Amino acid sequence: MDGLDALKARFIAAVSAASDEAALEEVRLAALGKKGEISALMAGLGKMSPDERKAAGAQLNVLKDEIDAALRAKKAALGDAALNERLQAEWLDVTLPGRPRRLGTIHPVSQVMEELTAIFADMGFAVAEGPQVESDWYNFDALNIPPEHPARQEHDTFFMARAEGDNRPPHVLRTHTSPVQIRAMAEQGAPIRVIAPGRVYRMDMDQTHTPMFHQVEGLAIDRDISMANLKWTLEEFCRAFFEVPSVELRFRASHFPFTEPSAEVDIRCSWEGGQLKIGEGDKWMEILGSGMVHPKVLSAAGVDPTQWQGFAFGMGIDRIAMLKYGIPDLRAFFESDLRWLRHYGFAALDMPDLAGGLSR
Ligand code: 2U9
Repeated sequence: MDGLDALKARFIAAVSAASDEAALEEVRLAALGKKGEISALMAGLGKMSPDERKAAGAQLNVLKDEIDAALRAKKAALGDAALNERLQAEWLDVTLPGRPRRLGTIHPVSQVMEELTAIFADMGFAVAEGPQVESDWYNFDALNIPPEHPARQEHDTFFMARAEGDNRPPHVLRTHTSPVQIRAMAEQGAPIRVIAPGRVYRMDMDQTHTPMFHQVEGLAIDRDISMANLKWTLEEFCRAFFEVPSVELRFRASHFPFTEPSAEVDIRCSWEGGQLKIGEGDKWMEILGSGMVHPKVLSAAGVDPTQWQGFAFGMGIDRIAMLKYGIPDLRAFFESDLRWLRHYGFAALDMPDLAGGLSR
C-alpha cells in the first residue's frame, strides 16, 4: 500500500509530541480508534482481491503494532515523568528532628482519678456516675439524713431555685457522691462493687476548702462483707496509690448517719523537713472516712438488709492529690494558671496503669 510510511511518520511524530495523557489519547483515537485512520484502512481491505488483501493486511498489522508500541512507550514515559514531578514536589526530609506540638497537660485531679480508677478496677470495682444536681431525697433522706438531722446543716448545701409558688423541696448541688451509689444499688441491686468519683459542692471557702471539690466514694455489698474486707481494701488502695511497699492504717471510731459502725482512718507517716513520707514514721494523718453501710440506707436503695451487707468509704481526691504530689495550695487547683498546670500537670497520652507504674 502506498503512503503507509508517511502515515507512520506522522503518527510517530504526533505520539512523541504529545505532552500529556489526554493528548496521547487523542493520537490513539485518531490512529487506532473506531473512526481512526488505520481502522478505516483496515475496513477497506474487504474491497480488495484476496492477494492484495493478504499483502496490505500484513502491512497494516505491522503498522498498527508499531503505533501501538509507540503509544505504550510514551504512556509509560509520561507516567514516569509525572511520578518524578510528584517526588520532587512532595519530598520531605524524614531525618529532620520533630517539631513537638504542645498538647497541654493533665490536671493532677484528673491524673489521680485515673490512678484510683485503675487501682479499684483491679480489685473488681466498676465506676458509677450520676447527676450533680440531685433531689434532696437522693442526697440526704436515702442516706439516713432526715430533714431535721443536724448533718443537713453541716453539709453547707447549695440549693437550686424553684419557681415562685412551687413549694416542693428544692433540688441541691450534691454535697457528696453517695447519691450516685444509692442510684447504682437501686438500679443493679446486690451484690455490687462500685466507686463513685466526681465533683461535689459545699458552701465553704478558706485555705483548705473550695465550694467545689472532688470526692471518691466506694461501696461493696455482698452476703458476708465485713470490716476486715474494708481494712484490706483500704490498705491495698493506699499501698498502690502512694506507691510504697507497705502501709499501716489506724481505725478510729466515728459517726456518720449512713454507716454503722463508722470509722475515720489514719495512715502512718512522717513529716521531716517539710517532706511527707507514707508508710513509715511515728505520725498519723487522717485520710478517709468509712464504715458498714447502715441497714436503713440499704433499704432506701431497695436492698434487703437481712440478706446483704457491706462497707462504704469516702475520701477527698484533691487532698490525696496534694499529699502524693507535694502540692501545697488547694485553691491553685481551680485557678487555671497555665504556669501552675505546666509545673504540676502530667504528660498527656500517658494514662496510668498498674503494670506500667501509676505515676511514671
Ligand atoms: C452509700 C452508703 C454509705 C460513704 C462514706 C465517708 C464515710 C466520709 C468524707 C471523707 C472526706 C467526705 O470528702 S470528704 O470530706 N467521707 O468520711 N463517706 S462513709 O458512705 C456511704 C456512701 C454511699 C450508699
